Amino acid sequence: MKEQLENIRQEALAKVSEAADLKELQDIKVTYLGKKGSLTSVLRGMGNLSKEERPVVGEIANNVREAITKEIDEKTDALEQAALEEKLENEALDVTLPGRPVQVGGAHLLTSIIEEIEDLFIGMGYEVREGPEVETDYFNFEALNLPKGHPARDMQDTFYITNELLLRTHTSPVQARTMQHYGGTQPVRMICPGKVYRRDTDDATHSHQFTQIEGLYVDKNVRMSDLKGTLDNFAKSMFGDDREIRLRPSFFPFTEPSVEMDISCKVCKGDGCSVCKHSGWIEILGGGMVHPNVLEMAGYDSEEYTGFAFGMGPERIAMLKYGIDDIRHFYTNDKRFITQYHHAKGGTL
Ligand code: 2U9
Repeated sequence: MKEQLENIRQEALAKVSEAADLKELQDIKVTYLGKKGSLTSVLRGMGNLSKEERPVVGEIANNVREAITKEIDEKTDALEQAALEEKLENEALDVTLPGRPVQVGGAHLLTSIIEEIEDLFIGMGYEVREGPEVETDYFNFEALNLPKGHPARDMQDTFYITNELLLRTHTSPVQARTMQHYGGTQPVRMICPGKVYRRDTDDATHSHQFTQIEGLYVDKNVRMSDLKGTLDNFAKSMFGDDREIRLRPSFFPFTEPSVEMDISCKVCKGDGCSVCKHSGWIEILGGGMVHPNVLEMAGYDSEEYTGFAFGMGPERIAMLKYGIDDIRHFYTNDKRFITQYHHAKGGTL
């Protein structure tokens, strides 16, 4: 029996040292030390030994069990340590590497410029109002002193939906609607931003869909000088305090007198260059005193109330401010364009 125990010890220790993983070790434990293991079955034969031999063989057997158990435990620790080291090696993170940049979004340039202009007029006491893009012929034309058949209508290549319904060609209808809403008895100080549509062929400066911001100030004793002061403040806030403005006589059916406003060219300080087409001035917007017919149609007594109005294209403002050469960039969703201006604020040409 002693010989059997020694064979079991040597065989088991050899297998433990060859074991490649914890499963093999577990199988060895069951094979040799389990209830049906070879050491257990040898010990079952202890009953046949003499009284003197039994304690001796018993001690040997315990020593064999301890030796095998110790070896299995040590091998288990070694294998677990090796597995941990391999895991640490494979999953190690180099924390000194730079972080992966997080893709963040940002406001579209057109949104930024509209909000910049809105903030400016809100600061001057204006409210921001919006209105329907599908408009009636009445509010888009007639209420603005453009009766059916008026030649100025041809200037507004219009997308008609029906004889009476169309895609608005400017945001002026919102102003007419608001004056009617105020019922001819309250002052109006508003700007209305929004999309407008013209049946135009798209090119670098024309788009069939673009944006407009119009302003309207109706009260008692509103003067042309109020318009000039307001537009001067707008120009200096948007393009820098060193810019000068000039108002040139113009014509719009809904304003009389009408003006177009230029700002002095920042590049040549008014001497003339390619940016300002050698005039020294850059046209920015149009405006004028609200035509009495428009006031009357909206319910305001033109003997008691006067007002001024203006209109601008935020795309054009942004193109001048940031040196953009094609209005279509605002609508073609090219990431190279969009991401250039995610934090556009205050950059002045
Ligand atoms: C009401 C009365 C008067 C709005 C005005 C302009 C002059 C003007 C253009 C500038 C460039 C349109 O975006 S653009 O193409 N607009 O020049 N707009 S006066 O006058 C109004 C509007 C509403 C009730």
